[in-house]
Amino acid sequence: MMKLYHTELSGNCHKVRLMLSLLELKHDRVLVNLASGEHKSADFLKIDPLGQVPLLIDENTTIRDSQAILVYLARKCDRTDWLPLEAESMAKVMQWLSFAANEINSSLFIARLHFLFGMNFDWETAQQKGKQILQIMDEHLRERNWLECSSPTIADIACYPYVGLAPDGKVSLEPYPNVMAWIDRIKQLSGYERMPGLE
Ligand SMILES: N[C@@H](CCC(=O)N[C@@H](CS)C(=O)NCC(=O)O)C(=O)O
Repeated sequence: MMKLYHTELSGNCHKVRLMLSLLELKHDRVLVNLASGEHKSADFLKIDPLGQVPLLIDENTTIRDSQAILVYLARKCDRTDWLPLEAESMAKVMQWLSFAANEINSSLFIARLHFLFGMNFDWETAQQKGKQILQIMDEHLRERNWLECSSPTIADIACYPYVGLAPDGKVSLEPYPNVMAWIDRIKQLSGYERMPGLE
């Protein structure tokens, strides 16, 4: 049985929880206590030298990084609806996975760490960058229901948590109606799983 190492308030972990739930994949979950530094223990570092969650173990395969885990799950289930294999569509989905790992993680993610967890970051720059990327997404979603393709893909799942959780970092979603409508569409998906801040 697959095993997910995760922590409740992490949006990166939530990408994986959500995907597992949407795909109805049976798995075990192991809570990792970041506050007590469990992710930096010798035992955990042996499995993941970066000492981060989410981490997925499937038999003899260990995958870290939420984006990589989404790719793994979609391919493992041969779900080309969630991860198309045709050159252009696949590359466009990949663009959004990189967008989640880079643009979103260096902006909305950082602002949330500052305001929700009291970490000392340059929150003003993070918020400003967050607003720019929300504007880009809002324009992109003006005539689309999903980031790419005609149905949801792992691109949507990778970008969703930290965009939906933007208010935790004191960035309002009100100026971005197309992003708000997209968030609502994701919440309507069959098998949707909630997390605090994304009810
Ligand atoms: N690129 C990774 C980032 C994972 C990440 O930043 N995880 C955080 C929790 S949201 C973590 O484990 N932080 C503890 C640390 O980096 O020491 C992903 O997308 O999964």
